Amino acid sequence: MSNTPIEPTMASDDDFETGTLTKAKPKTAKPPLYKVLLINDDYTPMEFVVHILERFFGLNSTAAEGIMLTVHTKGLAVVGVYAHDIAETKVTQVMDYAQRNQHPLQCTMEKE
Ligand code: TYC
Repeated sequence: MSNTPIEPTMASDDDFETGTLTKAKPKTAKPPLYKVLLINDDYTPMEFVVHILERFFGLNSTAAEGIMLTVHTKGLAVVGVYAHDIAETKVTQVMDYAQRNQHPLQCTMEKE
């Protein structure tokens, strides 16, 4: 028949011309993730930082106190890892809340 291929049809994972084996690439790329970081300072009260971690990051009091102390002793800590928009919202929420309460607390994000 006219539909009969003369050469074998190329399979998705196999280049018959060159003999090269390549993986079929999935079309759904996973979005990049962003670390949200809390920065230490000398003025923001420890209880306020613990409250922030509970309120905006859903941490229980034990976890919140642990992360607050890590920031206090090491200078900074990763509080969570999120998609870009979520990370941006967390940073804005923390910065706004700190400013409204007149504390110099700094929160930033960086690509993982
Ligand atoms: N260093 C602050 C203090 O001694 C506490 C603190 C912890 C401040 C974490 C900021 O991100 C921070 N009161």
